[in-house]
Amino acid sequence: MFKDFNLDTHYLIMDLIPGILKERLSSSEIEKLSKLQNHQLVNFLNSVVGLCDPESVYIVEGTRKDLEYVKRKAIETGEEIRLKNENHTIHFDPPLDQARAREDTFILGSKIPYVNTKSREEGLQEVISILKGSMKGREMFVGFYSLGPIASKYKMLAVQVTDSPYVIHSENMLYRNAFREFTNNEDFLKFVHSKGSLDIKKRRIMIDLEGVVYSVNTTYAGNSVGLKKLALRLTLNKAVNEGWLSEHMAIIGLEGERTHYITASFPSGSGKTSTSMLGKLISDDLAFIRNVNGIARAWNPESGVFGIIHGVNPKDDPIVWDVLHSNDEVIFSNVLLLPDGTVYWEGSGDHEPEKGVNFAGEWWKGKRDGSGKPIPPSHPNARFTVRLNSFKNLDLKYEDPEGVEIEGIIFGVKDYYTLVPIAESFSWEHGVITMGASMESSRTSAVIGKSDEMEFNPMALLDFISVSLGKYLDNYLSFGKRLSKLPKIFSANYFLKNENGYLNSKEDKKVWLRWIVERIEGKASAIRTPIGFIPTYDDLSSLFYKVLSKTYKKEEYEAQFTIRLKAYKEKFERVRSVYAGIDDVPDTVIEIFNKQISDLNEYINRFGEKVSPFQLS
Ligand code: OXD
Ligand code: MN
Repeated sequence: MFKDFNLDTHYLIMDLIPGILKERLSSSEIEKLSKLQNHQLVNFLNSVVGLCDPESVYIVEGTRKDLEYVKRKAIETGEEIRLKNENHTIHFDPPLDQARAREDTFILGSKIPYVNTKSREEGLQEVISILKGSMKGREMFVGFYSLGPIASKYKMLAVQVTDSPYVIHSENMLYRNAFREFTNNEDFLKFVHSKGSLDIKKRRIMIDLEGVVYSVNTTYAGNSVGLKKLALRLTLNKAVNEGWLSEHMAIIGLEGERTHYITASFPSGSGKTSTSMLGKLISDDLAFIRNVNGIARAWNPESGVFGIIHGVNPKDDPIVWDVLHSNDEVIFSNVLLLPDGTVYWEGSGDHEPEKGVNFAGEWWKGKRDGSGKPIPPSHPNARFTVRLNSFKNLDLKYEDPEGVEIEGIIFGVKDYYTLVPIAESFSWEHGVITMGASMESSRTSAVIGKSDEMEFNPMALLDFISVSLGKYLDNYLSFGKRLSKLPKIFSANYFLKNENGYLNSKEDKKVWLRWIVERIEGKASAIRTPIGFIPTYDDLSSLFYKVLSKTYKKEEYEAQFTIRLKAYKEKFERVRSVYAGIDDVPDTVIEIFNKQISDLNEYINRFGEKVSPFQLS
């Protein structure tokens, strides 16, 4: 379990400035905090106040008055601007702070391959010195949340401290308020955020796996909203130590003879949100999966969506579109603010406006940056923040304390070159290693840097892995061994191309999901290929007709499901060499790669670089 607030310096701060918390609290806030009688909490807050030196502290108990207060402060401080629809606001992050800052984010502790680490002492000293006095003259907000349904015995409590009303407003929308749960002195995760001076050179996100995360000089939610991707590093570590899974996955209910729940792991920006809109929505981004009496069951730690808005349009994303045009609360971030108080984003299908205000200031059509590059009206990683209960496809089981039974897992990538649109693994081990641990995907705009380069991204967790990949995979494999009913594992790729461009339309994913249901129900057959099972032409042609009223041509099927043997083999060789270079990777992992590659070699000898599904059926 997470230890008490563990900063060695903490005690120092406490000694130097005891009782400072009390000085900064008004009598109404003292009254709120007193309801909890939580020593760990008071000690923690006292040390943060001592360090960051805010002028006052506001306790978000979660009453309507509190929520309104936070929203008002977000507007008064200019962190949000009210839109024409008065339940909607827009927030801008600084131009160089539009995505997750991989290079400035560190796991504190010893070196781990593929993870950005820093020694604990050095990391803490660095971030503490930046945080010192960072909230001077500002109000500090304290929010209390639960990761997972409050009624679940598996929930995890967390506290967010921040000087940004936008950050606490986002948390209030994205997480379940759990103020009252703090009366029982349970452990809780701790997130300390200050926007500081927004000096990008001093942007730091330090993750102490003992349960505290510090984030400073950033406002982009992926760096600042603690319970989202910062908590994921902590819960992943905890999950690996305790034998469960904390994953970057959507949870979706698919209709068949009954509702079948699946989880879906995709790197940001490669189809996860759109996939989760095609079924009953439990989660669009994160999943906790546990073994309950031999069954894999999943929960959404969140209660809201921080989604990519680029490309959201009424035809392809009708549900999200409706949410964004409803009277429910929405925070838009880094889209274009129009003179009439509405917003515009690229790919919405609306006419590109002439002018407005965006993350880089005044914007007009044709505006270029210092290096002559056109500035888009909205950032490719522009976002919307909304509550889950705004979605008409929300499945009320998302609040079920027992979670939902998981019968399938999708590992999806954005891969133009290699992977077939949908395939099923031969076994848990085969799926975990050749589909999950082998994920390579085109880099997303959710991370600062060049997008569209292919990168190794196992389980879409590259940025969130906080333990060694060997230990992580070992846990995954043994998790499966302990289940009495194994979910089926699928690989998905919505982005396969040939020389003429994309091979699938956006709506084809509905057919793949339908095939998954039919596989779970034992209704669809499949063709055995060296990389797993693929659908038959006959099944797909009937599903394309049933689901999309479309005639599915043999040529389309053949182009989509021809196994690119050589490309697959090269991919597995690349990934095997990554794992072979990591000390604690279980032997089975390398054995599975060896077998996979030798099977592919055998097919290459028989068929050449590619094999048509018709040659295999
Ligand atoms: C997200 C991300 O915001 O993964 O969900 O970047
Ligand atoms: Mn995500």
